Amino acid sequence: MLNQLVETKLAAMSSKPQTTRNRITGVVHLPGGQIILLDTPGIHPARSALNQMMVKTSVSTFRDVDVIVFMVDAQQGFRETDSFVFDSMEKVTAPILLALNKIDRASKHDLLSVIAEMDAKKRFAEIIPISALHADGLDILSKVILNYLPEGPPYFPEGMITDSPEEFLIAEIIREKLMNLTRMEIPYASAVKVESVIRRPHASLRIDAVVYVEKLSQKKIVIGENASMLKKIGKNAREEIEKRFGDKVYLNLFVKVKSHWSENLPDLKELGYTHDIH
Ligand SMILES: Nc1nc2c(ncn2[C@@H]2O[C@H](COP(=O)(O)OP(=O)(O)OP(=O)(O)O)[C@@H](O)[C@H]2O)c(=O)[nH]1
Ligand SMILES: [Mg+2]
Repeated sequence: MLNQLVETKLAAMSSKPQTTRNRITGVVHLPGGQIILLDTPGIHPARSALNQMMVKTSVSTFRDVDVIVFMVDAQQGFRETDSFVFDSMEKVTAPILLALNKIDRASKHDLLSVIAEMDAKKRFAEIIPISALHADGLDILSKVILNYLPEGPPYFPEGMITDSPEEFLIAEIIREKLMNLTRMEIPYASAVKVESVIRRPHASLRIDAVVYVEKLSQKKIVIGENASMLKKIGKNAREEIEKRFGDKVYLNLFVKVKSHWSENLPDLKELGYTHDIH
């Protein structure tokens, strides 16, 4: 939804839960105003220090916003995982809009029954069916969001869609490719850090990045036989970075073991996972 509204892939996407780990800002410039979207990690029962940090990031964002968009899959309906998020908003005073997503996959019956179920909760200021994938209903959603925003001067200059540094955006592209190409615990044991981005003559970029995993066995999987997996991740990432930044990209990817990085606060901080946003 964020990516469609800002017309740029800012947030990594995958079919695996807990893809988003940081709060990502996306600015939507509309004739009637500016929407500053704060995309947050999913709120879930968190065990590791990383996951606890993610949930803290999300919950602390409740205090910073004028309106919340709560999203439920229209086909799957309101599940236990949604109920966990819903309960976390108990004390929230900001108006909550309900976006029923993936209507491209939901039948009329699915949609009507989820609307009835959610309406009965008497918690949502509006219910808006959308398909983020097909950008269906997003014009309505953005109009509704604008209605809930206070008047004021624009926070971001025209044309600026995020405040995330280039290194972060590139690391997220690499992490998305890795998450989509690997299975089991690998996506969750991996973090990506961009060490340097050097602009060279003839519009080319040289990027050095490291994939951190927690064990040697995971490093072997991420590299793959004859480095086939690492090459695939690198190729997919490079193509998207080139599309996004419009330059020829030389991407040097390394894989390193950092034991227990997802449990270790200094490691989390070094990898860009902190919840001290302010
Ligand atoms: N069919 C369909 N798929 C969608 C739609 N919107 C998102 N998806 C898919 O749903 C999956 C999850 O999307 P994400 O953007 O990673 O979801 P998220 O809510 O940000 O999840 P986390 O970051 O993991 O908390 C991806 O495979 C998307 O392609 C939609 O409108 N229709
Ligand atoms: Mg996400």
